[in-house]
Formats: sequence, structure tokens, C-alpha cells
Amino acid sequence: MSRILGAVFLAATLAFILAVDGRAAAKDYVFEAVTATVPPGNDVLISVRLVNRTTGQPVPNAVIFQTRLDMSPDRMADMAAPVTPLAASEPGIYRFKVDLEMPGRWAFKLAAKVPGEPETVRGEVLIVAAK
Ligand SMILES: [Cu+2]
Repeated sequence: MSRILGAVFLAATLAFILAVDGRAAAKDYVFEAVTATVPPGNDVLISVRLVNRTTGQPVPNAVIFQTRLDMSPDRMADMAAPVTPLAASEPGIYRFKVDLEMPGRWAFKLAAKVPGEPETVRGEVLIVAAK
């Protein structure tokens, strides 16, 4: 009986370790702004790079399934801009077409599925719209 309990305990411990590992792994990825400053206006091109922190390498083939671009850094969280994804130009670089109707600081929030990573990878980059 105690042997069964021991096996159950071991399995639970392993499951916990794997769960903790999964959380840590999602944090191994970071989004960086390639175009940190862009002119305000319509049809503006912005690019972000997805990088593996542990290797320093760009991460290709991520599926970015959620984006939000708003002016929360300038206390205008309700002011959101439309985002249109574009085809990747090079591995690990993700491009979008956006309308930035106001100069200032915009937060670009992304959620992505990364190959080989069970957890959703989330990130936020600062985009400054300035002439
Ligand atoms: Cu605004």
C-alpha cells in the first residue's frame, strides 16, 4: 500500500516539476521592437522580433494569435489601433500594418504559440509614434 502511495507521490511530484518547467520556458521568449519609433499615420509598418533568451536566437514559425495596440503608456488604454498581420520577411521577425492616429507611446501586446513550447508566450513592446 505504501509503495502505491509512494508511486502516486512520485508521479504528482514529477507533474509539478514539469508544470513549473513549462511556466519557466514561456518566459524564455521575449518580443523586441525592431521599429521602436515610427511616424504617426495610416498604414504604418511595425516589426517585432521574437527571441529565445537562453540562446539569443530569433524564433521563427511562431503563430501570433492575439494582438492589441493601445495607448496605455500614455494613459489612453481605451485608444486602440487596428492591426493587420503581414507575411514574415525574415525568420523570427513578425510584421504588422497599423494605423496610429495619434503621436505618443503605444503598447503593442502579443500572444503567440511557439513550436515546441506548450505554454502561450506573451509579450509587450513599446512603439513610439513621433514625427
Ligand atoms: Cu491617444
